[in-house]
Amino acid sequence: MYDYNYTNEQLESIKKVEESRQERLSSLFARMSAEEKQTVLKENHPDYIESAYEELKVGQNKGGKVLHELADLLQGKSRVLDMDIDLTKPDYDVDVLVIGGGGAGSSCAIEADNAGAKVMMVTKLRIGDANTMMAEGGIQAADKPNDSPATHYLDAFGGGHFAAKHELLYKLVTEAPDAIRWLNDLGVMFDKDADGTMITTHGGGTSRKRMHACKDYSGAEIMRTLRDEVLNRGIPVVDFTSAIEIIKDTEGKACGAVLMNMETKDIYVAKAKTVVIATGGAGRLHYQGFPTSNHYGATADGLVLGYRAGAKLLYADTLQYHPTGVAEPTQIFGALVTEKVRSLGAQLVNKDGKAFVYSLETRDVTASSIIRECKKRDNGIKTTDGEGVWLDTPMIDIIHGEGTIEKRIPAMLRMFIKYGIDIRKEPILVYPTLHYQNGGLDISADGMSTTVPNLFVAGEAVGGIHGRNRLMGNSLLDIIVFGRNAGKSVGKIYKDVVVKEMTLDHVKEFDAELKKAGLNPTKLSPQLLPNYTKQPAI
Ligand code: MEZ
Repeated sequence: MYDYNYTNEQLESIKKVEESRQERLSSLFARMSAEEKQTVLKENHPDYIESAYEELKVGQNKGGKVLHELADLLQGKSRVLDMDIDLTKPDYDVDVLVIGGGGAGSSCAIEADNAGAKVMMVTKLRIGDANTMMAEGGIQAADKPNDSPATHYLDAFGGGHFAAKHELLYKLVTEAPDAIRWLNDLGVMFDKDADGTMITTHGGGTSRKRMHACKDYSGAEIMRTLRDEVLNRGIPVVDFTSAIEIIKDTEGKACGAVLMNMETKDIYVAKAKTVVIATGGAGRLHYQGFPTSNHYGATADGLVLGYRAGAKLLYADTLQYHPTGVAEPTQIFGALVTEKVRSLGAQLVNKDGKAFVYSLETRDVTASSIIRECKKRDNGIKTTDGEGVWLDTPMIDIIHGEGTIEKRIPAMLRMFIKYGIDIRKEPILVYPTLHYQNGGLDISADGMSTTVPNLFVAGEAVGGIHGRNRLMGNSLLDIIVFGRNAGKSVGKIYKDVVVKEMTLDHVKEFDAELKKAGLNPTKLSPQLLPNYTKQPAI
C-alpha cells in the first residue's frame, strides 16, 4: 500500500494515526498555560542542558556561557597568526565591504549602492548560498487591516521571552510592511488572491495571519530576486573567498578584512571605510549533536570575526531547534519541514495517534514537547537515525480541499515523493533540527556593533532582535529590515570616514589573552566549512 519501506512498528502506528484523524479534526488540542510552557522548556529544551555549555575565558563576554562548539571557535587560533601579511598594499579598496552572500548582505549592498558608495561583497561560497535560500514558510509583516506593528511587536516580544532589545524589535515590526513592498517591487512573486491581495497565514505564536509566502519556496524566491538585483547593478561579488579576520586601524575602527581564496588559499587584503558582517548562522556546527536545516556554510564565522575584533555577543547561549526536521528518510535527515505545514492544519501526533501539543505553540515550546514525547514519555516512533513523531499531513487536504498541498507546499510534496512518501496520503516523521542562532553580535539600532566603530552587522549574525526565541517568518524579515538598515547607515557615514594605519594587532593581543588564560588553542577559526570526515578510531 505504501511505496516507502516502513518498519512494521511504523506501519502499525500509521494505522492508529489514520483511525484517530476524524476525532482530531473535530477538536483542537488545548494551548499550554505560561507555567506549563516554562516546565516543558526547562525539562526538555536543549538550551537548558548545563553540561553543554562552558564559560568564555577571554573577550567582551568573558565569564558568559556559550556551547562548547562555539567556545572552541571563539577562543580558537586565528588563521592569520602564522602569516606574513602586508597591509600597506591592499588588493581591494572600497567604501563598504559586505562579508556574506545571503539575503542580509545583498539587501545591505543594494542600499549602500543606492547611497552612492563603492560596495564589494565577499562570500566563501557563491551569492545565494545561504540560509536565506533555505527558508520556506514565509515572512511576517503586519499589513492587513486587522493587524498592526504593535500587535506584531507583542507576539514577537512574548515569543522571545520578553528579552528582545526594544529598539531592534521596534525597527523590525515597524519597517516590516515597507520590506514587503520593497521585495514586491523588486519582483518577488508573493502568493496573492485573484484580486491581488497578499495571502497570509498564521505561524507559531502569531495572533494574526501575517505570514506572506511564495508557496514554500519563500526564501529561494526572495534570494533569487535579491541576487538578480545585486548582479544587475554590477555590484562586485568576490566568491569562493572567505573573510578570515577583520582589520582595524590604529584608532580601533574596523577598516577591512583579510580574505582567503577557498580553493588556492591565496591571501588578499581588502581595505574598507566600513565593514558589514552578514555571515548568517551556525547550524553546521551541529550543536549538541543535532542535525540541521542550515546551509552548508553556516559555521558561525561572523561571530568569531566580530568577537576577536572586540565586538560583544548577546544571547549567544540560545539556539533555535525547529520542531519539524525530517526524522525519516535518512537521506534528508534534519532537513526543514516548514512550519507552514502546521499553519495549514497538519497536527503533531505520537505513536498511538494521539495529539500531544497544540501545533502552533512557539517553536521552543513545540520542539520541547516533541523531545518530551519521545524521551520522557516513550511515545516516539523509532526511525533509522533515532526517533520521531508523526506530522499528520493528509489533514491539510481534508481541511482545505484536495489540491491544497500541491498548491501551497509543493516543495514539501516533492522532497518526500522522491523517497516514495506521498504526504497527501501518509503522515511524515519529524524531530527537532538545529535551525537558527537566536543570539549573535550586539548592535545598536543603526546596525553598528556596540563596541567596534564602523563594524556593522546584519541578519542572523545579529543578537537581540528576537530575544531568546524567534517566531517563524521574522528571520526573512530581519535580513531585509536590518540588511537594508546597515546599507543605509554605512551609506550615511562612509564619506566622512578616514582610515588610519591598518593593523592586525588586536588579533595578536587576543591570542596573548588566550595564553594568559591558560588556553593554547590549535583549532583554526573561523571554521569556514563543516567537517564531515570520519575521525579514525584510536
Ligand atoms: O522563519 C523561519 O525559520 C521559517 C519561515 C521556517 C519555516 O518553517 O518555514
